[in-house]
Amino acid sequence: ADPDDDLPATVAEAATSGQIIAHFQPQLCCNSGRITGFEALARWQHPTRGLLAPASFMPGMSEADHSALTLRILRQALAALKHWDQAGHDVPTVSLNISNCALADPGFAASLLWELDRQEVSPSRLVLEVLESVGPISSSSAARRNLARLSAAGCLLDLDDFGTGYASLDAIRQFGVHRIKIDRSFVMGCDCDPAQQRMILAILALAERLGIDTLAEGVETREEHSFLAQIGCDQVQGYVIARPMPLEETLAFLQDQE
Ligand code: G
Ligand code: G
Ligand code: MN
Ligand code: NA
Repeated sequence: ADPDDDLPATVAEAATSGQIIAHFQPQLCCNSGRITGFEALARWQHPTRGLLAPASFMPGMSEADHSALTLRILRQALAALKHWDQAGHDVPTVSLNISNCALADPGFAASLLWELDRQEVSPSRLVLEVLESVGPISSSSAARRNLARLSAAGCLLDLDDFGTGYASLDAIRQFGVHRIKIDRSFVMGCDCDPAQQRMILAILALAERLGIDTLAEGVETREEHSFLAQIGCDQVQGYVIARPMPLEETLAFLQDQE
């Protein structure tokens, strides 16, 4: 028999059998030096191939897979919040990546809100990271309704990979974006490259005008971190703070921070 016969055929099956797990990467406030939240990042703990990153299993996913995966990650993210609360850590938010595919599912907002309600977690502790290309996707009425409903319920909206898309201003105008995540490609080398600095300064000025928080992602060096803090970027996320880690490791990390 094929040794692969017993393996899950789809990501949805893997999710159901508990093989899709969330890792968590911290986000740090530059002013206070405190952790403001964690981003949940999906990993497939594959029985034979080891720990797989999304790039190796997300591309072929069906719409049903997207919904199953998001719900699975949401449940783990809410469990993580409770875990941190119970340990006495003040971690205000947890962030989920929301694919355009999931957003196009008409029942998406309802199932998220139902889960929050069931677990008695305030929607204001959940950040939804949508890609900047949410502009074009919002021409789908289902996506627009989902975003409007989640936002009205109090969920926070982050624009992920900011600067790499082209519909950001439209999305900001339509959906009340809470924070922009400045894409890693702008952050790389920003402590010494004047071209990078001009871009970041322009993005910060735009965000300030619009009253939106800023987070720089992919911050890898102390020099980048202190430059970003100095020019007024609100928050940072990246290897210089910590790599994405399993839930068990977040407690020791939080303890070290305090
Ligand atoms: O470490 P990293 O390999 O985790 O993530 C790679 C990409 O996969 C990123 O663009 C990230 O936004 C995306 N990603 C990670 N987790 C999820 C998830 O749960 N849902 C969706 N839709 N995308 C995710
Ligand atoms: O698209 P999104 O921003 O959700 O993807 C986040 C991705 O960036 C994840 O794959 C995560 O593991 C990765 N990541 C997080 N911090 C860093 C970093 O400091 N450097 C690099 N190269 N990647 C990072
Ligand atoms: Mn993200
Ligand atoms: Na991003």
